[in-house]
Amino acid sequence: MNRYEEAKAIYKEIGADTDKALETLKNIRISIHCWQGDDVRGFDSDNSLSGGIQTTGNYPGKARSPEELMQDIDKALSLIPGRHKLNLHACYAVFENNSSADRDKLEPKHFQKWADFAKERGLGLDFNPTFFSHPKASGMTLASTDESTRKFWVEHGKACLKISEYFASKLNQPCVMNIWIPDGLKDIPADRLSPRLRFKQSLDEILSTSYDKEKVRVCLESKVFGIGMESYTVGSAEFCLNYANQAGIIPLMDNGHYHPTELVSDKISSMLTFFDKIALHITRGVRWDSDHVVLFDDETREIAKEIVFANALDRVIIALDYFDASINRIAAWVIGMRNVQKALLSALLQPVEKLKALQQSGDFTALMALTEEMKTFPLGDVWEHFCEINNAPKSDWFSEVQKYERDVLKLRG
Ligand code: RNT
Ligand code: ZN
Repeated sequence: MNRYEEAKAIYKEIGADTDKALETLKNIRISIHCWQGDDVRGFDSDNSLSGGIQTTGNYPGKARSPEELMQDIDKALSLIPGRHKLNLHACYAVFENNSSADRDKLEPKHFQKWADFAKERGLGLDFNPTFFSHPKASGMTLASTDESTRKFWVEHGKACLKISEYFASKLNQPCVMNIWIPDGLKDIPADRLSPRLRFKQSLDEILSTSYDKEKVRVCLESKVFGIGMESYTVGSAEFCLNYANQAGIIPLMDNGHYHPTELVSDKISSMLTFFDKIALHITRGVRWDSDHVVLFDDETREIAKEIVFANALDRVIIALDYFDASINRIAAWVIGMRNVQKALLSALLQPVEKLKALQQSGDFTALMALTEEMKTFPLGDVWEHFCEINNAPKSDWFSEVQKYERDVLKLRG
């Protein structure tokens, strides 16, 4: 018997079906964030990264052009099993022949290269307006007191809806468009309400444009604080949750965006009680919203478990969001994606009904005993089999990255 067959028999004993789990996993599309490849720089300007987020590190080989980023994404995807979606930001617009357009004037044509790229590879596309790294984002954006600045960003949001619709039409699948603004204040505000009312008005204005709701799934992402905006964040959890509920859009939870003792895994079930769909940015905050690479750690596994146990794989939109510039960026993508997949697999290999019944009957001893025993079950053998049948390398993928670093990344200036 090979290792997969042995593992299958072991899982069968506790009532888990490995073949079924692998089939389910194969169909889970995760949205891979383009911005890990170039430290959230984008191509639309030379402005440095702003918005209270930060990449640290100076590992050689970051992508400097759309071509290089596409090449790197291809490399990463070749090391990740399954078929996924690519998550773009508006600052990744591709301008040709010395043309350019400010954020309020972006059009689908500026993203045609990306749409072609995705289409050729059978990838879906998701999108994000970029409300940072721009001269008009030095103060607030959608919550700005300056009416022309606020309008500029409203126009940006509207332009992004059009681009998202274009992606969905071109690729024949919905495009998730996520709105996140950095607006906030360093010190204690005199007026917390007015910026929030302006943010609401701006969102209303953006969403008042007609767009096809079947094609574009609009999300709103909340945050607790950003660097330089430690005392007040306009788009707080309560603001975004209430807005999403009222406007009929999708709330997005980034697990780096809460107080360190709050867990997104615990929030998922509450959100699913009231929303048809919710979205996640899976990241790893270390002490703060530091956007470290996602590991196969307890919280990632618990998030996956909550989604799977709630039978909500078609209701929870999964995207990654981190940016580590201190290690090989291709490896950063691959590690995070594969870890989320492993976490999902580990959830799919648990006897959900049996575990729920133990809780229901109050047998918490048996629940703990089984849960702990399962932690050392041969998940790795099932995972390697999954990689094999989906034409991705097994645990030896890293040598491919080393080769790519030698042959491609090291040659970049
Ligand atoms: C920032 C948010 C946001 C960004 C990306 C680049 O704190 O998490 O999602 O990371 O839009
Ligand atoms: Zn995020």
